[in-house]
Amino acid sequence: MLKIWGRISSINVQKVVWAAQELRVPFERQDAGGKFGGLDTPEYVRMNPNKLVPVIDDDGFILWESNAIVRYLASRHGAGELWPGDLRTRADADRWMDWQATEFAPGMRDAFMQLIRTPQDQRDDDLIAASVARSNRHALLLEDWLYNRDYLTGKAFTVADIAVGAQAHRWLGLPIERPETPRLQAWYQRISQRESAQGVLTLPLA
Ligand SMILES: N[C@@H](CCC(=O)N[C@@H](CS)C(=O)NCC(=O)O)C(=O)O
Repeated sequence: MLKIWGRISSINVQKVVWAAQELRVPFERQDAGGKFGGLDTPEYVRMNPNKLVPVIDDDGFILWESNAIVRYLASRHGAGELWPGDLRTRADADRWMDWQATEFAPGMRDAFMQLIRTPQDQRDDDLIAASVARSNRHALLLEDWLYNRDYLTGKAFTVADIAVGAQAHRWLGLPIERPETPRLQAWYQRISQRESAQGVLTLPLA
């Protein structure tokens, strides 16, 4: 059975769990990282020398990097649908996954770490303000993109909606002032109502 290592409060673990649930692939998840620790053991470091979660073991195939895992699972179990068969739709989905990992997530990181994981009296307001401004800019970019699109690549739910959707869940859960984003909100409603999103997008930020 597919094994996933990682605490569910990690956005990167959430993406992998959501993908497995969407694909109806049975899996066993082992808590690791954060308060659970376990990332420094020789066994874990052999699987992921970065000492980070998530990692999967799929019948002996070990893989780390959440978006790579989501792509692997989708191409193995959901080729043509979750992992689009059409080359350009697939490139589009792939692009949004890269954007999530290299733009949307890093831009939001300080706001998330400060507002959710740092005691109020130790927060850095300038760091928060800069990160909130970046996150809101990214959210507005998404808002524009979602004009006339049900999902990020058009009519169908793909891996892109998982990666960007998990990040949008964070943005919408932060105690910040947000610009109006009706299309983003409608898309988020659509994806969060999927059965596969239960236990992932239903989690409070922690
Ligand atoms: N690029 C990696 C990032 C992995 C990562 O940063 N994981 C964090 C949790 S989101 C982690 O393992 N932090 C240490 C910990 O949880 O103890 C991925 O997408 O998988």
